Amino acid sequence: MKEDLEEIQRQALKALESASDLRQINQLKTEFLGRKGSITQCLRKISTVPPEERHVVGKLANEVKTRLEAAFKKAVGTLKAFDDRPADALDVTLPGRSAFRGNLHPITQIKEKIFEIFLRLGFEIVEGPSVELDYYNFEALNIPKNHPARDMQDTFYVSDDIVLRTHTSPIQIRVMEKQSPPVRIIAPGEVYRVDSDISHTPMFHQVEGLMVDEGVSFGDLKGILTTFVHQIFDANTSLRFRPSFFPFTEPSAEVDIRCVMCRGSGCRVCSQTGWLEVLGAGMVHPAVFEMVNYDTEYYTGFAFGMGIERIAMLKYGIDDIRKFYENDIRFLQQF
Ligand code: 2U9
Repeated sequence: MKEDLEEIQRQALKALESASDLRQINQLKTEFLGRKGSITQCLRKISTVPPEERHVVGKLANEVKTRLEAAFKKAVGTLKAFDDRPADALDVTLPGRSAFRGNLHPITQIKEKIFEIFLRLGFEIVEGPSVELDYYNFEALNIPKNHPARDMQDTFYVSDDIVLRTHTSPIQIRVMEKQSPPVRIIAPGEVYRVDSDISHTPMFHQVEGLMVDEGVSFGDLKGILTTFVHQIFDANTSLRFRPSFFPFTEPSAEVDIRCVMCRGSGCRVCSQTGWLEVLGAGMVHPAVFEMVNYDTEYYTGFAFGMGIERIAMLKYGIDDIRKFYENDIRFLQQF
């Protein structure tokens, strides 16, 4: 019987340890200390104990009962104290809230992908000022005084001869002024044009590239840009080089990829042509090389330019460039 009482005490204390609310505690109290509970049942059998041991067993039974009553009282007290805690108390038992995790802006992500591709192809990254002299933005790039791009309707003027750069090409001019060939650089940065609609914002981002050396050919241009397009879009993307015109390159081309939406059958996105323009490129115009004193007898080069927003729009199927700059977290979190 002594052993029975000790076992009851052990079980009751163990059960109480895992009880987490008042209802469970009361239920256990009834189970162990109630009128039909284990202790009472045990005491009922005291007549079966030899008379000389009865007082010892009786004493133990009372001790167990007192100990359990105290344990139940304490458990109820702890629970009440927890329920009565001030509303602003710190509940260290709550699971932690996961922290808000930000991500890089989609334009930054695409820019970094473009960097990775050209760094692997041996290009270096060079940056430059976004407020530029007219000379570096236009003059040195063979853009004549009467060219429409120079119009105040298209370019933000800071003063008569200072503009917000309309492309990152001035960076390449500055590099060539300081360094002789070979040159193999990409020039990223924000650029500014007076333009605003579904596919234009007054500020956008460009990555331009320039490779100059002896014997650089249009074949090199095609090879590098084909590799780039296959890496930024998909290795199976078809592309074509379509003749175009830029004052700073001759010959010039625009690079189109097979429409990512309709795969060439013609749709609204590609204006039923089956093709999407992704880049402009060409062989650097000799007049540009003359401005930086590169000997056109020895050196040739190619250059290219792309709008990062445009690449991002094509890659992610975004139809309005302004979404990149509205800072709507629901849009930005998707990338
Ligand atoms: C130097 C010489 C030549 C850079 C080039 C393009 C063609 C081009 C556009 C793409 C979309 C601008 O962002 S966009 O609107 N760019 O089509 N850019 S060749 O040619 C250079 C650059 C620097 C010294």
